[in-house]
Amino acid sequence: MSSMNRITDARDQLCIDTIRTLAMDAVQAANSGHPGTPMALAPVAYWLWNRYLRFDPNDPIWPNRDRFVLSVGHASMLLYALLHLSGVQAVNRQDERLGHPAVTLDDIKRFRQIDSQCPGHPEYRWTSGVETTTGPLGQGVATSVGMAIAQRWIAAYFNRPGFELFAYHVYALYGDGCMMEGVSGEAASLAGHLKLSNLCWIYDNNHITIEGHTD
Ligand SMILES: Cc1ncc(C[n+]2csc(CCOP(=O)(O)OP(=O)(O)O)c2C)c(N)n1
Repeated sequence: MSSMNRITDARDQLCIDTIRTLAMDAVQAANSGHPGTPMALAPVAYWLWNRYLRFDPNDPIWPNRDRFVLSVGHASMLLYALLHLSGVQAVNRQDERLGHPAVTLDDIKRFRQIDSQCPGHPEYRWTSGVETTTGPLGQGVATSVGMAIAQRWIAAYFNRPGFELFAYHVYALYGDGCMMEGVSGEAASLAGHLKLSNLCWIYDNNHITIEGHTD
């Protein structure tokens, strides 16, 4: 994780700042939504997606892809900016390729509008590349535990020596609000009990929520 704290070159910084400006412009245009969290988490998400997450933007339903869960669903612009900038392609609900990006700049301009590809909170099977619906705090981290259990199960069932078909990891980004929900504590307990080393939770310990300081 130490390399996540290092900004190594100007292009990395430009990418991070572009995520931030997309988020602030979209929220400003919609006149609603959360700009601060995507701006704060842009470096973490950039490094995670750029250096650690194994996925193919051209094949968003590759079965062995790493799964990313934005448990802070109110920071949805972070995810839409990542999908846009990494060029993730769209598929429909039958998983057929549509031949266009999942999130275009025009989609981002329609953030939080009726029928937009970029609704206020990420919706599974509405925007390609969104792995699970989030928004109710705590739900994403709990779902991520289920996803990690599922990986363990299909790996045990399908993998053979020399043919490791399923070896993916599940990453979840969560905050104070997620931790305030009981479901996250129960999910964490289960993850520990099952020793789910394929699961990585990244905690945005920023000491602040909508109501003020976490103290
Ligand atoms: C279960 C639930 N209760 C309330 C909300 C409304 N809500 C959205 S964001 C937020 C605060 C989240 O705080 P934190 O996780 O610290 O995120 P940050 O303030 O850092 O963006 C709340 C209460 C929600 N999304 N889900």
